Amino acid sequence: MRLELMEDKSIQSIIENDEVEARMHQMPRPSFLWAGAAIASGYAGWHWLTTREAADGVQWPFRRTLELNEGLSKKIYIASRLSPQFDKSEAGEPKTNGMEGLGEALDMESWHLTITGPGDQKSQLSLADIKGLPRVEMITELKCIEGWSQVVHWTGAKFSDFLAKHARDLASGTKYVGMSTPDDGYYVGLDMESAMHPQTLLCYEMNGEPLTPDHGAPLRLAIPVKYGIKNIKRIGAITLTNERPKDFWAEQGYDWYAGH
Ligand SMILES: Nc1nc2c(c(=O)[nH]1)N[C@H]1C(S)=C(S)[C@@H](COP(=O)(O)O)O[C@H]1N2
Ligand SMILES: [Mo]
Repeated sequence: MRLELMEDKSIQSIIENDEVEARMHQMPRPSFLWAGAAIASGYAGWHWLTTREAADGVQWPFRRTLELNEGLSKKIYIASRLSPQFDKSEAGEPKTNGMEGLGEALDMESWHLTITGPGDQKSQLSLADIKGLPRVEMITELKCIEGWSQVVHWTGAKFSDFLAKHARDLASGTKYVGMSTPDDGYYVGLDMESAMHPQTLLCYEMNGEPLTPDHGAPLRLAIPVKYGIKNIKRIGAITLTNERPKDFWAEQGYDWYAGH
């Protein structure tokens, strides 16, 4: 197969290739296009993949994979599953990763947590309100989709305790939780099941010290059943809703659930 010849040709001419055709007939129908793409491989394959019509800005072959992963990660998810806990000696500082929504200097004077419910009802909490909830510590792994991970010792309040004490009425019957930075520059969406998981913490300390601004002071999320992208730093607002909340990285084509 000569790739130079295929660069300008459509998938039609790729699948007319005898070798591919022969294989195509041996396969159940849904996989033959994938086989075509795989066999074309190299630049031609890549070119074909990246020039497909975009659905929601994501080329459809990628989109199919994403949807598949999303379905899978939702199915595999079990509310009672606990993420592994580690020894304190293994905890360390994760590399500062992602500064979206942290552009402005943190102003603790004006910081507060705004909670919004479905009927647009709002309430406001202070950091003292969160610190007044039962103090919980856990040593879990922060896993970034970029491929690195770090064991971190987190201290904070369980999201479920926060909800029960401060947002029970606003949360009643809602399916999702949205969280965003005060400037709305970074935001995540969570299914209620994951938010209510016993290891989902609203944290104010990392490795025994108050959070630094780069790691999300004054309040960030630690949610070890999800990848790092969902562990939002500097939370300014929490929304309880029945519509799937917007999510910074899902908008870029990442799996909305981002579980692992
Ligand atoms: N506000 C905000 N939170 C964020 C991000 C970001 O860009 N902005 N990046 C996320 C990503 S991709 C990771 S891996 C973790 C990293 O947390 P750390 O910087 O404390 O190590 O933060 C997450 N939370
Ligand atoms: Mo990340």
